[in-house]
Amino acid sequence: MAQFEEVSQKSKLHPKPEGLALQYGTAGFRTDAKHLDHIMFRMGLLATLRSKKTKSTIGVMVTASHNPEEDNGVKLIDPMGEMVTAVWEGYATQLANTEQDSLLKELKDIIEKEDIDMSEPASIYVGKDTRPSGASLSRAVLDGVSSLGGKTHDYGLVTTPQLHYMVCCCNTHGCYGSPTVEGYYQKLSQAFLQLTQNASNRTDDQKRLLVDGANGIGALKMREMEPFLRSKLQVVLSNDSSSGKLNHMCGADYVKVQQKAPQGMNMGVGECCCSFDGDADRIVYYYTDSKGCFHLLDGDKIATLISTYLKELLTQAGLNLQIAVVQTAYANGSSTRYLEDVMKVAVCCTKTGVKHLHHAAQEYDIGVYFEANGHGTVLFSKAAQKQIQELVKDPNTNDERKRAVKLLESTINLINQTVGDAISDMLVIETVLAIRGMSVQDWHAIYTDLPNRQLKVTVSDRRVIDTTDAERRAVTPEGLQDAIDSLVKKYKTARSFVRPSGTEDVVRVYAEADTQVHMIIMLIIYLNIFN
Ligand code: NG1
Ligand code: ZN
Repeated sequence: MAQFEEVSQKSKLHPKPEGLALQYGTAGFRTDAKHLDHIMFRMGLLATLRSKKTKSTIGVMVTASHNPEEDNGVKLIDPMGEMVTAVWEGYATQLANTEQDSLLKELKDIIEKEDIDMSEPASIYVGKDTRPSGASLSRAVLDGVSSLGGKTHDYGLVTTPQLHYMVCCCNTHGCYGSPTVEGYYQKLSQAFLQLTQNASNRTDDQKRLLVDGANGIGALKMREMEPFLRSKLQVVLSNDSSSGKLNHMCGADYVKVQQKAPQGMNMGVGECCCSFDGDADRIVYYYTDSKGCFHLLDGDKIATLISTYLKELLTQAGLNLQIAVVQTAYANGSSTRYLEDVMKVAVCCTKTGVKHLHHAAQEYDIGVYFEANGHGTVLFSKAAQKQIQELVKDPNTNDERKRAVKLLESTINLINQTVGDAISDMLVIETVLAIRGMSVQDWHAIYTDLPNRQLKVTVSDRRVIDTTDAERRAVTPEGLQDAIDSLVKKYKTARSFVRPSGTEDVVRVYAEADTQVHMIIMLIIYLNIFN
């Protein structure tokens, strides 16, 4: 067939280095950009098949998020803006690793297994972050799509959550918003302006926010969005230059893991600051106090702030909707205790990786999910959204209930429900702080984090570690969990676990305990176990 002829020809321009094997992991493919050209071409092919199969637009995002600038990666986005299914992740790995001469066979196998009608049209949205390798790698994706006759819309430089938003807008025929960058700014800023009208006495200090853009796409897009916010938020950007090195000593991952401020940010005492990661799907907040101590407000604190706000509005609106918070093993024990014991909110723990949290959150009327690293969002079920919309329109709703339900309605519009989104999350946080009249210090004081750290350990084969119970217990190698149990028993409220990373060739070790000293002793003992 002619279409396969073109694949065959064009694939020669994107040859696979013999023997190279990569896996579609938690966040798609991610490695040194030098090894990715053939992967991009093949993901263009696979996205085209997925589009034909689902009869919908599919997204392809070229990014390696918080990884170093030299890396790159690619992720496919399914019709509603969510991650592709596990079966298609499997196809992605197979297609990526098949040697050059069996590429067509592999492609035809997928077509047959999925019973794909190749006469269906295909539509692919493509985006990329600011990495230098992004331009040529996204061209390879476009090449893959066109060689199978698919249509592309290249959005160029966009944040990962913006591309998820575009895909969802397109497949819901505009119900979610207009599939343009401007449409995104308009939707979010209108909701933000509406919401902050309810906090008319905000001082200029409360409107000021220092943003570390990780020298990435988030900084660029924040600058574009600023005029839409009509001075209701005064963003002071740092690490916003394309000449600065992406994610280097800055960005959300650096701040979270190092538990210190990014370089290049001029923080005054007590000033409210936040950091985006390299593709602007994660955010963490922080400030330093008058003694120079650094205080981090991570994904757990964000989930607590947002779920408390939503729960309060539900009560005021008289709506009986079930709200739950979804976390991973990395959630600080204090946050889980606070949510369950004080807030009486259901908490559920899943494996690491947003797709797991996203799926779990879909089980509730309102599912607030955040990884401790600041990646997360809120999902509202269709039924919950309908109840909220009906109550807004109901003429018998009294003023207090009406105010609450209108706030809920605008909050839904401010949230990017397709995936974690640093810009949207930032606006939600600023809204909640404004409406509740809270400072970043008040927010921080809601509960006190247990001292905690995570370390990376390099081992010869990280797959020897297998885990269960949402990665909180090690099944293999034998004896490892017993060693952890006896370590944890020694200290009050201690918790610890070990798991193989899904994105790097390392094992991650996490420990938290009642004191900094106990937590550090635990980590030192760990390092001895691994050495
Ligand atoms: P791995 O490498 O599997 O720990 C990391 C993050 C995840 C998630 C993915 C995808 C931690 C501890 N892990 O996964 O939460 O964000 O990257 O980007 O932060
Ligand atoms: Zn990211």
